[in-house]
Amino acid sequence: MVDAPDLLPLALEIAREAGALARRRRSEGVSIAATKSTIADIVTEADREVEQLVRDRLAAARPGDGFLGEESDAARSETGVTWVVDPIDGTVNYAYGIPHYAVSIAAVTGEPDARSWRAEVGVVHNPATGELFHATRGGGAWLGEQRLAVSEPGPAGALVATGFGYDPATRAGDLDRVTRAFELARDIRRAGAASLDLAFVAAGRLDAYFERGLYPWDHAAGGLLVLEAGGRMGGQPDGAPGRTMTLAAAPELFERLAAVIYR
Ligand code: LIP
Repeated sequence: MVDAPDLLPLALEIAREAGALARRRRSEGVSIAATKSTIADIVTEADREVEQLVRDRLAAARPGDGFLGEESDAARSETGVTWVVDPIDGTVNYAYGIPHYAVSIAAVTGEPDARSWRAEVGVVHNPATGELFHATRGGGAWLGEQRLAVSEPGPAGALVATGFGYDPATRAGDLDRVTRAFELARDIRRAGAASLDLAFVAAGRLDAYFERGLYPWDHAAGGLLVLEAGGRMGGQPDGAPGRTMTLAAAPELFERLAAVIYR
C-alpha cells in the first residue's frame, strides 16, 4: 500500500533541488546537447543533468521504485511506485531564456500508463518564479498554502491554452482545432510548457487546455493537479490523456470543448 503523504515531502524536496540546478545552469548559459524528433525538438545539457539529479535522489531515497523520464531509459518498478518526470518542461522556453518552464514530478502506482495508472503525487515547480504547485490523491491541489480550484468561464467565453508539436506536418490540424476552439474561447494562450498549462487550469488562471502529442511526463503531475482541483482530464477516445489528445477543464466546459475539438 502506498501512502501518498509520505511521497509528497520527497517530491517537493527534490523538485526544489532540481529547480535550483536548472535555474543555476540557465544563468550560466544553456547549450543544446542534441535534437530528437525534429531539429526544433531540442534537449539541453541541463535537461539531462537535472533528470540525472532527480533520478539519483529518488533511487537513494526509494530504491526499487520505477522511473519514466523524458531524457533517460525507463526502469520498471519493484515497489509498485513509478516516478514520471520531466526535468525541464518547456525546454524551448528554457533555451531562449523565457522564465516559463517547470520541473514536473509525479508518483504513480500500477502500470506507468495514463490509461490505468493511479496518480498519487504531483509536483510542478517553476524555478524562475518560485511557484510550486502540488497535489496528492484525495488531498487536494495547492499552490503553497492556497487551495486550488478550476474555473468555469464567464459570459465572455473561456480562456483556453494549447500547444503545437515540433513536426511542421501536424500544424494544419492543430490550427484547425484552434479555429474551432474559438467558437467558445474569449482568447487563446500558447505559453510553451504543458505542466504549467495544467497547473494554471487547476489554479483557475486558465479555463481549459488542450494539446495533441504530449508524453506521459508532460501531463502526469499537472493532470493530478487538475483532478484534485475539481477538473476533468482526458482527450483520447479511451478517456485518458495522451499522445492523441490531452484535454483539461472544469467538467461542463470539458464536454463543450471536446465536442468542438473532435468535430
Ligand atoms: C513541451 C510541452 C509543450 C509542447 C512542446 C513540448 P518539453 O515539452 O510542455 O506543451 O507544446 O511541444 O512538448 O519538450 O519542453 O518537455
